[in-house]
Amino acid sequence: MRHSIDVAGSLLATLNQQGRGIRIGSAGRQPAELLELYDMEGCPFCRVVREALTDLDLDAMIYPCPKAGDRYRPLVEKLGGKQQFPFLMDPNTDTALYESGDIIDHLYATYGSDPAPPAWLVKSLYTLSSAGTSALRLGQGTRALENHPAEQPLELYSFEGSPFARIVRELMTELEIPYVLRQSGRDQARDWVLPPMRQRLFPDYEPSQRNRRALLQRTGDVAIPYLIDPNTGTELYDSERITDYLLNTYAD
Ligand SMILES: N[C@@H](CCC(=O)N[C@@H](CS)C(=O)NCC(=O)O)C(=O)O
Repeated sequence: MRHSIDVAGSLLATLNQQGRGIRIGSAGRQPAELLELYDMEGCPFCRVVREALTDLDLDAMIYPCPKAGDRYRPLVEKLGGKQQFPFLMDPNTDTALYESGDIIDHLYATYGSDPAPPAWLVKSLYTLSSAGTSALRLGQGTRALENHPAEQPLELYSFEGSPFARIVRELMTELEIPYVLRQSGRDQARDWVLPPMRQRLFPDYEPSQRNRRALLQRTGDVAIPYLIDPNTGTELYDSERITDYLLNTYAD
């Protein structure tokens, strides 16, 4: 029951983002090395950057930096000079950037097939609605919970606008769990059909997006989110099962 209410609230957050962070629209080239994003799931400025990652079909290593967390925050200060989020490190171009607008410009200029959305739009509509979404989420995904570290980063198949994946990412932020974000945005009509219905209606479903294809090959199914934890050899579908697992494994 509690989980269903959380999913309903998260769906409201997705609607508030007016469709951003769901589709892959401007994918260009893929970086050779993983981008590194230091962020908080609940931060409005971080959200607009993650929406750009989905639009560009870019994976990233996510280092969660919740308030009162001490795992990666000091590192950001060491690398960039201050604790401000988002903070992007791009090892492919030797770039380190604060400021969501600058990060978005860099990502589109380096990896996009389209120009970045205009700065005025990012600063006005995108950031304002993102602030509204953070308010709707009532601070989830911003403050650290007592936790113990994951030795190796986890992997999460996710796209920014997924209401189910958001709930998982919020908890991963709160537990300061580093993870490789396997970008799994939608790029064809059949991606929009809910998995149980899709299996019945389109048993021959063949995703074209690279991570969705990998997921189908690995598990015989495609649903978002999907979590891989190399520390325990666990792999799971279903946001409720994943959040239960994360709490049992990493919360103190
Ligand atoms: N203009 C910056 C604003 C970034 C910002 O204010 N981020 C907040 C989090 S939402 C922050 O870093 N607060 C300091 C902290 O959390 O320690 C941007 O667009 O990236």
